[in-house]
Amino acid sequence: MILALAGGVGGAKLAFGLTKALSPEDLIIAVNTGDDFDHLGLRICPDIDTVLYTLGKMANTETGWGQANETWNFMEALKAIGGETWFQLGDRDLATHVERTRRLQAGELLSVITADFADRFGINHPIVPATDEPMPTIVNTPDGDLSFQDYFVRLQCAPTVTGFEFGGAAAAKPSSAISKAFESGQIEAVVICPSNPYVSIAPILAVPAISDFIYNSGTPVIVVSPIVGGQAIKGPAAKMMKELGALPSALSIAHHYQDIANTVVIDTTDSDFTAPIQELGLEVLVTNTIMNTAEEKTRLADDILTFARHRSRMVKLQHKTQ
Ligand code: FO1
Repeated sequence: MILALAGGVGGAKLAFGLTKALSPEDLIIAVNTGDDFDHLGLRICPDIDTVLYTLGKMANTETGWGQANETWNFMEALKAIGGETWFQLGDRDLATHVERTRRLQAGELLSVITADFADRFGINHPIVPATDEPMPTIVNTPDGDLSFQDYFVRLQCAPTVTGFEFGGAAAAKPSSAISKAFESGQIEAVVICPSNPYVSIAPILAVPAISDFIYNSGTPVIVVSPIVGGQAIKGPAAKMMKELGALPSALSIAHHYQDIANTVVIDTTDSDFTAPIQELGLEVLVTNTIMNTAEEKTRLADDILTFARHRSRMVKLQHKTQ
């Protein structure tokens, strides 16, 4: 079984590829919930919805969030009566938020609702929130703390970041599907998808039992760099890295994860970083990590799994010869 840690668009793309390469019993996709917030009385779960919509082939690929073929009557009507419209909610997307909020208020777990939505969208692979309890990402800036969506959408990622906090992380429990996967002993590798290390992956790793598994289970961890050619494919990762004193590069990503990763997957444009990353004691897989087509998503997933299986065979051989 592969445990994939995923955030927004990049994470959803590789998750899609992994669903083509693995059967539902051999994959579990743990999704970041740090972006989640309450807005207009609705519980919004952006990264869960990006993964659901991407795997359900109904994602809006221009915006990177919400649904395709969207209409905006709700937003127009809300604006006309002076409602908040800085956070755009499409008419189709609105159904997800209204129904999720109703079911949460009826006492259902986010995991249960997510699994039911996935089923209704024709998705067979398990998509699970990292944790069922709210664990909001707080963005620290020189002018004070911001909630994630205030920073990301209302302020368009303009403020300088000085750090991040994940509310309630210390007491957070992984969703039960993740705990069961840990107990099963069946996880053969963890794939950290090409998502923002600070606001998509770090919130997942902030759940104590998840970081405990990552640090102590001995399970190989493969990180796919979200930085290609010094840039993030999408989003503020490169800007955040600079503000936190790191050069935005695949090498900096390797540094960021060097305590937990065995392998870093970098794009062919970054192949010059192979030796410096190997000098950190990490293995490097160089391949095409840009995923625009379904074929590219599937190819990257296949490359990663082939590498992981070859690596685990080598490790087993080494154990045998010792
Ligand atoms: N991102 C924006 O930049 N502007 C928006 O108006 C916006 C609306 C929105 C609605 C639903 C949803 O699930 C996501 C939405 N996002 C929007 C993206 C959101 O800010 C996420 O946190 C990002 O996906 C970052 O991962």
